Amino acid sequence: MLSYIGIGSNQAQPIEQAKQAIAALNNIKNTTVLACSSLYCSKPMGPQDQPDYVNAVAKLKTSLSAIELLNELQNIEQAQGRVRKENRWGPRTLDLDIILYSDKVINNERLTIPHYGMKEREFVLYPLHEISPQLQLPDGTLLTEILKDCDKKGLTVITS
Ligand code: A4P
Ligand code: MG
Repeated sequence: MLSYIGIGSNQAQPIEQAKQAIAALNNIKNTTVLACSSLYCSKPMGPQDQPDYVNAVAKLKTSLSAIELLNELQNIEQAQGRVRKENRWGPRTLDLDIILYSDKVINNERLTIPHYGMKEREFVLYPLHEISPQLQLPDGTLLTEILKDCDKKGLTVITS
């Protein structure tokens, strides 16, 4: 299966957090990172009294099920010091979201795939486009079509 993972961090050296996460993704059993976008700097969605985020998207090849993959992602989040707090959309050392899992649509108590916010989030759509410009969503929508209506909101590529 091909799967796309959204990576986000805005605490404890976010650039290093993101790089470490990409290495950890490649170490998941039965999984290989096929491509990874640039790292991007994005303005916080949600509460504004928090640092800017570093975001990226990785493309994986995996034979794990979606739930097995989620378990692995949560292990990586924990290993990198993620503390789950009450405040929604608050700062975090590392957030790993399954954006797409093959062309599957999944809705259960642990997973919503495609990720519920992907169509509105510039920090998901632009990195996704960088690595898979031809991408089509399970509902047939072309990524390029969604991007036409997606403001960059100050999103920039981190070059260092
Ligand atoms: N879950 C359901 N579907 C998925 C999926 N497709 N991938 C469930 C991953 N997890 C999924 O996640 C809560 C539960 O969602 C999990 O237990 C899983 O079963 P969480 O990581 O504990 O909570 P969260 O990430 O804090 O919640 P939420 O609402 O998903 O946050 P978001 O939507 O990820 O937003 N601003 C910028 N610029 N960049 C960011 O990356 N991120 C957030 C967090 C806020 N603002 C941001 C960014
Ligand atoms: Mg999350």
